Amino acid sequence: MVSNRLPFVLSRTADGGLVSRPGSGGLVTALLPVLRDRGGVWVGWPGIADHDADVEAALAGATGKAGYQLAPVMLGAEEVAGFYHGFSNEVLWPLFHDLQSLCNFDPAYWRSYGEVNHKYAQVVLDHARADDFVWVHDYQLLLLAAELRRAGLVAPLGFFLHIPFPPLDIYLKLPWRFTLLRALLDFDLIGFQTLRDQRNFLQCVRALLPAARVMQRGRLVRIDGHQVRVGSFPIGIDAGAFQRQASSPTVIAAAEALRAELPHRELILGVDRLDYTKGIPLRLTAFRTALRKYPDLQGRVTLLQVVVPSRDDIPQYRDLKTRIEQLVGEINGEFTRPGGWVPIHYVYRALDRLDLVAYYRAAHIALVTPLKDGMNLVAKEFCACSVGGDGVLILSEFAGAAAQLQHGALLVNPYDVEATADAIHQACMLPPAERRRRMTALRRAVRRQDVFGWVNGFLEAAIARDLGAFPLPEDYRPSAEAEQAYWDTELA
Ligand code: ADQ
Repeated sequence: MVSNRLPFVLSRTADGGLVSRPGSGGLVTALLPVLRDRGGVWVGWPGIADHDADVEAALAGATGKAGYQLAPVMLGAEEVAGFYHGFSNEVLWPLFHDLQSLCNFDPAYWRSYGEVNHKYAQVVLDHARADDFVWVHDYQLLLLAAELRRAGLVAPLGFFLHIPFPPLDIYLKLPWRFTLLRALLDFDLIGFQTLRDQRNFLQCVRALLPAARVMQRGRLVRIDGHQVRVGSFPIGIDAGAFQRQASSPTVIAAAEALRAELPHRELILGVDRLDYTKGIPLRLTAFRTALRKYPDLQGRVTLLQVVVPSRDDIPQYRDLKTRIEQLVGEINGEFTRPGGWVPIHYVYRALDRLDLVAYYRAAHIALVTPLKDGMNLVAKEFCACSVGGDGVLILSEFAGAAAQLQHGALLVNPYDVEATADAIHQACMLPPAERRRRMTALRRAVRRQDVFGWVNGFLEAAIARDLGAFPLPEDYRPSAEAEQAYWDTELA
């Protein structure tokens, strides 16, 4: 496994000591048995920008606890600035989320990106044998296969992109568009979250690389005698674990306490990393519109918006935080009733897992409205934790999750503030039977396509002769009639 960061995070304490925290996300949980059973190695940056000997020692200790080997890529502060904050997060991140005007196409970033991908390749080469399968993750490592092939590695190389792939017109803005796209085709398998991303990628390949031939209805690309398989593998969560935790006595007590503080109110929940792709300001504006347009909601709904600090050393993220806090202030200023109802409760910090699950369980409605998202796990986690079966999910059409969750969620275009406001009102008014029907469909989808299935699907695709026999995941294209028609049949 190769990812930007190791699933073990090291950080320095004030007195210069080192603390390590194991990764606990769904991806790590799903991969742990695979790595443990087959003796895997995880290559990545330990999250600390120095090279002191105690870092190596701490990682050696952490390897024992992890159940697989950790192979650190040591990065200096300048490399972290150019490769990670720079090219990854100021070029690829905004561009791949269709936000080209936020890109900073600094050529120095590109050079650093190339050098650091080379450095990751060196660590992979120290560990990989010809019969290993190398699985590379995400947009920080798009050049890795090209680096590894140049060094002569023949092992099969798979890649999964966790974020969206942009359409041609947007991708074209990238000054290094040909090099990057060609380098991606040095992998043997390229996985996307959705058919939307796969289509966008193939559109770029067809337009920019005349030597490439797209075959098998977009599942195979042949270039310079090399075959690349291409597929869509929507990532899931450890749904069972979330459901179990949401049913635990501690969570039930915490969720009841939260609801007791907000009696007779619909609790609407937003949970996001601080990121401009998550659409938080537009969501707040839509909530304000809903309160203005539907005065019956005043005093009846509370929005709990949790924002997890992230990338706050990039100026755009600091500006975003200011904008969010300004909007929360304005909306609370407009509607708060002295001594009583406050429309928005705003939390700016990372929550521990138990609190997060308690929020999911307590919420009546989740408002998940990214401008674009590879998948969006918050939407799935909310469904898994809605064990009462009556939660309502309002979901952006532009989250990858919309494809799998389209039959139960209320889908919205997050740029359409009026329609999002209408959806908030609709969610509050949904009859209990329809809430249940929708949530049942959602929970089934989340359970059926969990993170373990995702890992297996990707690994099976990696060894399959061709992807022709693989079922295609569900597609989503906005259509006014589709949703209505679905529910007309469902209710009939
Ligand atoms: P992210 O952009 O980080 O992931 P998302 O998929 O929503 O977005 O995952 C966020 C994760 O952070 C969730 O697992 C959630 O539980 C956790 N989290 C949220 N709020 C938290 C809080 N307050 N405290 C602690 N943890 C919190 C990227 C892509 C996504 C893609 C994923 C996985 O941008 O599109 O779905 O990778 O592929």
